[in-house]
Parts: sequence; structure tokens; C-alpha cells
Amino acid sequence: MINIKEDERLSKLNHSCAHLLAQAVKHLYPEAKFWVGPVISEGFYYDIDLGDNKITDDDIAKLEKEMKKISKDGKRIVRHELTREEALEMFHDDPYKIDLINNMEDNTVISCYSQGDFTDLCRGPHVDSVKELKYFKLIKFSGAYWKGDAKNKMLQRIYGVCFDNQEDLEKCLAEIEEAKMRDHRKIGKDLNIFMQHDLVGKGMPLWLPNGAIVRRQLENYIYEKEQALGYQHVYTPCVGTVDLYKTSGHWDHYKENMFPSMKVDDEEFVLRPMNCPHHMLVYGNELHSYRDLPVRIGEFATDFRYEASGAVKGLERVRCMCQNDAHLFVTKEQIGEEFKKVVSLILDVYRDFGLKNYTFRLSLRDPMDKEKYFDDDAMWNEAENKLREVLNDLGVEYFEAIGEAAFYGPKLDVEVKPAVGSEVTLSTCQLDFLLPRRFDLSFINKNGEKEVPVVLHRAIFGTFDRFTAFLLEETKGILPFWLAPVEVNIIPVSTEHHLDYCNKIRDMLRENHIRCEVDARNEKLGYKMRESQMKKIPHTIVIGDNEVSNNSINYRNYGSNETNEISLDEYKELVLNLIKEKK
Ligand code: TSB
Ligand code: ZN
Repeated sequence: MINIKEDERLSKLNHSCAHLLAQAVKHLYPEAKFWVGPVISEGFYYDIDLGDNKITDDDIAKLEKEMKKISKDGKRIVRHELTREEALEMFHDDPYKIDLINNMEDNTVISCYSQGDFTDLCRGPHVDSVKELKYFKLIKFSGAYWKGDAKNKMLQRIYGVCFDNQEDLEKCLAEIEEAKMRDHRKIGKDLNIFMQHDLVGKGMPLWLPNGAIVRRQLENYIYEKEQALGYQHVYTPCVGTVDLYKTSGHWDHYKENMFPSMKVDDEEFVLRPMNCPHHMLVYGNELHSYRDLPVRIGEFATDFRYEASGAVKGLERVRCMCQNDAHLFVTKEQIGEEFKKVVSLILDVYRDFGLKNYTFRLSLRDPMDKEKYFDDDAMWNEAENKLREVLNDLGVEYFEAIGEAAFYGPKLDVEVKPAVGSEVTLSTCQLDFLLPRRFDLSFINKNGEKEVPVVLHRAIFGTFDRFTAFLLEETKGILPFWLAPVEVNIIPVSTEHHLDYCNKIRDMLRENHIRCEVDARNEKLGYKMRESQMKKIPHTIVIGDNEVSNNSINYRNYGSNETNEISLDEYKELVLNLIKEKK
């Protein structure tokens, strides 16, 4: 999909189209007030205060019609420059524009653009005439808090896109449709993976039985890998006291991402946003010698983060998540080797899942941001250089991003692009010289002296939530055999004559831990087979007279009409092999 913001001509068109939208809104709702209408990579939006009115699908159709009318009218778009006083005078009854003007730097050239009966405060640039705005579409609408702050009023945000010709517009609309079909929120609903409920809360998905199967498979898969690599798993509470997070530094550097604290008796608790402090205490529970290191403490750990309500999204960005977390306690000399092992594990896992669309990002601190980052230049330089050295050694391609580091250290993040919206981090591996110091951790080194270990924080799936979201989008919901909630669906040609044999196959497969159902409903065979496809079940077995008398089965793969008749024993072997090979 083309990035509109990065294309000069499209950027101008879309920005102008945002004004066209605002003008149409003003015609239909004379009381409307406008906040900002920026260009984004997917087109444009405008945030509008419509009083108590809420935009509906009907409004969108009406607005598009009005925009077409204004465009046909063909007024020129004219720029004026104003002094601050003139601007304040011109927009004196518009609190939003006054807020914008008051927040402009002293030497800013204030300009506005007029087209017919509509004028908006704007830096520009714009196209010369509304005539040029012919090939546009309003895409969607939503509520959006003023300035993105939930304490402020909810405005109405309308999104749209504009091109130079019909062909480009249609291509873009087709891509949007395709992305909607691939969106994990749609697939997750269609396949009964997860649900949400207002009574539980925003960003707090509930995993349904089908989703729970996928998640359990992921847990088992990564647990086995970690066991083989010498990880030790623990269970720790998903709360901690405020003092724990003061000790770790989260209270000073991460508080705005945390839920507020709660008092119980004489203790003050927070829902934990990260598990590092708990794991530091687990490490500190024993004395360690250099011979024990690396110590690798893993947990499937539930965390809570305050994510902005406009940012929460399906399973991809939640407020309650489960990390596939581990903290690796190493000596300075072991950093390189251990880091390489983590990167290998990431690559290994991505290969198993057939994931190819990702990039590595080296996330560094912003040295100017003293609020977010712990202030110790020597420590940061050492950590960042160490990471670069390891990455160059490994020969993996990466790009650097300033200001994306964790407050305790730089990290290597794996970035992926969801069907809808901007990139997110999946896996992460982070280098930390700070937390072990703050928790006063140590090991006895070769010379018999106390030394502070270094910590690698790593999450291979990131969270089970985000990984599942990405997996559903990458596979379009067609999960590999070993992950599918139902692996085999057995359909009798006649429920009267073939059901017993179907149940016998089911029992045999279930004894071998294969997830299998018999569709015994009184529905037509064709209907049941179509439903089996809709549920994206990897194997559908149809049983009729022939199979019963041959003591065989007849299966077809998802998406194929080809049937394969084989003996029961052969089928069992075939399926167990599919699971073992993760095909
Ligand atoms: C790896 N302390 C480290 C840990 O030891 C940590 O918490 N790192 S993190 O902040 O980067 O989070 C780990 C992973 O969780 C991220 O890489 C990302 O994949 C996932 N994640 C972060 N926020 C969310 C969220 N709101 N919803 C779903 N997944 C998330
Ligand atoms: Zn951590």
C-alpha cells in the first residue's frame, strides 16, 4: 500500500480533501467546530466537534455527496497570511483554533486557506482548486478524544483518502477491503478465538475455547524450546508493591503506562506492567557463583498496562497481556554469546511459523530525554555499543531508532506490519546494566569477588496476545494443522448409517491427542462441508458406505477438492507426522 504522507502530490491532495470534508461538514452541521485534519500514511482524517451529534453511515453518504457538489462548483483555494492578532480575531468564537494559535511559536507565519464560504487555519500547502479533488472516498469514522487525552471531550474523527485518478482510488479501496478481511479482529470473531465485553473492560479480551487451544499450543511449543535451552520457569504474582517498582525505577520512568495503585491494609499495590522486578528477586533468593551463570528465568506472565483507549486494538494492543518473558542473568563476557542465542531462537521460531515479513530494529535511547531514560551516559554507551557489536557479528540487517529503548537499556526489536495500522514490535531482546544494580544483585566471580550480573530481557512471542493477532493475519486464519482448534472434522454421508463408524474414528484419533469432531447434525452433506471450509478446519473426512466396508477413511485438505482414501492406521500416522513436523 502506498504511503500517502511520503508522496508530495498525494499529501497535498489529501490535505486539501480534509478541508473539503470540513467544508461539507460545515454545510450540513453549521454548529460544527474543527480541531485538526492531518495527512496520514493511509490518507487523511479530520477531528470534529459536533456537539452531542455522532456520525453515522448515513452522514458519511451525505457528506460524500456534498463534497462532490462543492468540488464540481470548482472554487479556487486561496492562501492568506495573518498576524497573531488578526488570527485570534478571525477565530474568536472557535476555542480549538484559539488553542492552536496560542500554542504556535512566536515567529510562526500564521496562514489560512479559503475556498468559497469556508476558511480554515492551516500551514498548507494545498492544491489550487477544489476541482482537483474528484477521486476521493470517506473510509471510516470513530470517536477520538481531543488531543488524545481520555480526560478531554470525545470528538468525531472521519477518515478519507484522495487520489489523482479513479484507477488509483479503486486499487486503494480494494487493498483496504483485503486488509479488512485479513484483520485479526474479523478473523478472531469468525473463528471464535476471542471476545470482548464492556463489563470486563476496554483492552481486556476474553480468550474463547478455540483461542485457548491456539494459546496452549503456543505455550507448549515455546516452553519445550526454552526447556531445551536451559530456561527455568517460575510463577509469580501479577501485582507488586509500589516500593518494588520504586526500587526498579518503573515508578519514576514508566508510571504513565501503569494502572493506578490500590491500598490494602498497610500495603500499596500496583498491577504489574513488567515482570523484571519479580525475576530480579527470584535471582536474588540464592547465592550465585560464576559457574551457575547464565541463569535463565522464564515465565508466562500476566501484565497490565495503561494503553490509551484509542490505541487498544483486538489482541494486538491490550491492557491485560501475557508475556512469553524471560530474564537472563549473565556475566559481562557472556553477553555476546547469550544475545546470539536469543536471536537464533527468534529466527528458529519465525521459521517454524513460516513468518517472513519482519525487520530488526535497534532501539536506542534519546540522550535528550532525561525523563524517560535513566541518566548514566557511560552505561548507555557501553550497552548500545555492545549491542551493535553483536548485531554486526551476527550479520543480521537492522535499522536504528532513537528514543525507542526501554528506560533501563537499548534493545533489539522485531517489527511487523499488521493488516490495519502501523508497525508493532513482536519479539524483543533488551540489554540492561541498571536493574541488577538497583536490586543489589551479585555473583561470585572467578577471583572470589562479588560482581553485578548483566540482564537480558527477552520475549520471543512478545505476548501471546500480539503474536496470535499477527499469526491470524499472516495465515488469514488458515492455521497449520498443529495449531488449528479443530484439526479433523468427520462428516457422515448419512447420520443413520455411518455415524457409528465416524465415532469410532473420532475416538481413535482423540486417543492419539488429535483434536477431532463428528458433525452429526441433520444437515445436508454439502452444507456441512462448506461450513468445515468456513471454519478453516485442516482436514475434512467424509464417511460413506465405501469407507465403512473398506475400513478406510477419505480425507481432503482445507481448500482442496481432491479426496484421498487411506486406511485408518495410515491416516493416524500421517496426521501424527503432520503435527510432529509442524506442517
Ligand atoms: C521482555 N521487561 C521486558 C521483558 O522482559 C518488557 O516488558 N519488554 S516490552 O515492554 O517490550 O514488552 C514485551 C513485549 O510485549 C513487546 O515486545 C510486545 O511484543 C508486547 N507488548 C507490549 N505492549 C503490548 C500490548 N499493549 N498488547 C500486547 N502486546 C504488547
Ligand atoms: Zn523485563
